[in-house]
Amino acid sequence: MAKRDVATEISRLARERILVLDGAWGTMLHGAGLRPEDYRGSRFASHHLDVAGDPDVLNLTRPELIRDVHERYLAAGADITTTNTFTATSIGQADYGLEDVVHELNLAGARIAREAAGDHFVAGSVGPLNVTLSLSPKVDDPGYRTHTFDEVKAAYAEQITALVEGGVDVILLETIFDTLNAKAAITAARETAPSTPLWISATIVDLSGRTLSGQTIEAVWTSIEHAEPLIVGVNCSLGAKELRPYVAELARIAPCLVSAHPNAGLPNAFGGYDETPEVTSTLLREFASDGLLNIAGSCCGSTPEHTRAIADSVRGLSPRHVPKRRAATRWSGLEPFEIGPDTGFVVIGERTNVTGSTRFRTRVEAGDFTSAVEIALEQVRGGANVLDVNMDADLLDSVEAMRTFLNVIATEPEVARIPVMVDSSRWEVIEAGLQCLQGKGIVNSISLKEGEEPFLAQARRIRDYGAGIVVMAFDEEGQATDVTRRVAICGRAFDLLTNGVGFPAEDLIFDPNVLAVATGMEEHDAYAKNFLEALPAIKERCPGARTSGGISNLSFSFRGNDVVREAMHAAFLFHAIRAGLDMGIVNAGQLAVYEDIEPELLEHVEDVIFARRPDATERLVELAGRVKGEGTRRELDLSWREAPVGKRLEYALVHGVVDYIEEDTEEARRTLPRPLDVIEGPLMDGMRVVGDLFGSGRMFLPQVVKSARAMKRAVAYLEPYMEDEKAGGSAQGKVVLATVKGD
Ligand code: THG
Repeated sequence: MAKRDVATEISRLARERILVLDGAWGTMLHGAGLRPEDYRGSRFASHHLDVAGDPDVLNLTRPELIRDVHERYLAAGADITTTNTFTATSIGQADYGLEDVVHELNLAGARIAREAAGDHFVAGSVGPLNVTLSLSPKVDDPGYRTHTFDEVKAAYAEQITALVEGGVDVILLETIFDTLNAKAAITAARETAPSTPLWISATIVDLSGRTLSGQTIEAVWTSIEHAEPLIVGVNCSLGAKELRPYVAELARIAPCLVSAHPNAGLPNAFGGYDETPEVTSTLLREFASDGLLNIAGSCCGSTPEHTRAIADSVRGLSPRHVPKRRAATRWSGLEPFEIGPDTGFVVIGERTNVTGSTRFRTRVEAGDFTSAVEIALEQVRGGANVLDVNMDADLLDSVEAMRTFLNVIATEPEVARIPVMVDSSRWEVIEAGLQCLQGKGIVNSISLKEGEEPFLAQARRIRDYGAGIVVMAFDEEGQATDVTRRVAICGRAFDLLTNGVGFPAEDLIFDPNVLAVATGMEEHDAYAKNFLEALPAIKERCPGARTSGGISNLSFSFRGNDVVREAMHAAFLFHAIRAGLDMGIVNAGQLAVYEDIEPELLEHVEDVIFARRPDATERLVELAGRVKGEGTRRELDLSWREAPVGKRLEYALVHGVVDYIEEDTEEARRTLPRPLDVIEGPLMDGMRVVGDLFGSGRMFLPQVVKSARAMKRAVAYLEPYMEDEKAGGSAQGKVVLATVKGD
């Protein structure tokens, strides 16, 4: 039989009627009353570890049971059945010592499903893993990760290869709680199974409306859009009712099919699920009636009865109309960022650059990433929409520094909110950076310097990671300085990237080189003017693409004179924005206002920018000598330091600020009879506020992790005092903490 074009078939069918996906595996397998020896079978009878509770091993030891589950779901009305392979990766199977049979587990799982499915569709289930690339499991080491991107990608590649070999129709990346894990799976799928369609389904874990790693659903979509999935959806989560806003959001924005397969409610105190088939199916029917769904199914806690009820409830309802893709420049951090008609100029913070900031370099070189992050925070609070990160310094391990810094800021919610621009002239550093971004970032930069081949190869890799690109106006002959070459190189790159690699124009940013002026070299005089003239021509030649520049380069010859530098930046930006500059790498928070530039200074600066007179440089240099002084410096808002100590501790816990935590804890300790009172009093009060904010969805997990870090610091500070007290002989208790296997 010729291989079916499943993507086309599903697309067509799902536009005619709502397709039904099967339900949970866990419920069915737990319900089968299996004993440990059933899991082992004869194959693993003497395996060195306990395998009881590993659902995936049953593909090898109890295939007839797995087939029976598929058949029951299909008989109940499922159009699509999922393979029993949710945890079948080397990482997921490590708990059972079954890493070596992962290929077999998936192959068997896919084949059983394929046989049972007949003409129905088989989705190869790829779960989220029990590790996360975006979060540190060590509260006090935010740069730490248990696994690398490449390890996770390799684990997924092994699973996906076997699923495809076993004949699945579509790869279902489901229950995504960390988009970086999902991106590793996407790159694996793009490399190992480029022609198998993808179905990507995220999960929202709490009332904050975010994934576990802190992204909103729109940010998730922005981060994975490049995978061009056949289907995108939401599953698991909190139950159908709570899932609705996220399904609605995807239904609004995604130019592909949309699915929902919720849990049968939230787990109850006994680990069971309370939503009856009637409840789940009624809710899904509402989604469907409102035009939100192309595919409906169920997740944890559901049974074939749920599937039957869902199939009955959506029968005859029209599926969601799939909208066209909306072309726009959009990136994401934890939150989406889109350049719309009202966005205005986009500010890219420049200070997290080891060559662009001595302060930043000193901190990075000392390995003090916690205080290096403060510089990122200053950029964000100064209004940066995007953060440029550059670790290119001679005596630095740039790959390691990029990785550590990006990992650390990923756990700093106020910074992680915005997209990151990975700035390096070395490909290894760029790739290391891309492997740390769960959002859709931007590569800064590539160019035609070494010719078309490496340019295209890098561009293809960047597309796999789903990032945007800055292209410098640089080719085999060198850096473009006149208008014609600036425009021609950008145009050539545009054609190669859109037609050759398939980049959407909106993902491309052209940087026609902001170069230093007033250097004393006559041939530099027209550099600023040429940049300004090139802008509209580039926008015309490259429709949809964006323009950017490193603004502070312009004023290098006035280093040390911030008044003149800021005036030059403000004046240049004023004209550049009018000429069509969309964004710029600038010192966020230190942008002067054009109207505020002292008129004489402005005139001299504009003489330089537009090369209006041969003595422009000389005159500006002369004036600069007279206006030397400090530029505006905006300090971080520290007004919270004036509150009473309890409020200060609360602030520190809610915002995860550790700078003053020991000082404040000490102050509280002095006012209370016992050190434990500090924990039970002000610290617990603060954590209660955190709990309330989290419970009501106003904080999300990465923020809470920071709060926990601050709390841990405070408690650590108090510990010696409590030890002292104990030595004096007061009572001790024992805490017993229990959890469930596989938690
Ligand atoms: N285009 C693109 N990327 C870029 C640039 C560009 N990345 C790097 C650079 N140029 C933009 N970033 C900066 C950052 C800082 C400064 C200039 C450009 C700067 N720093 C002070 C100096 O050198 O005098 C440092 C002062 C300090 O140590 O605090 O000016 O053009 N795509």
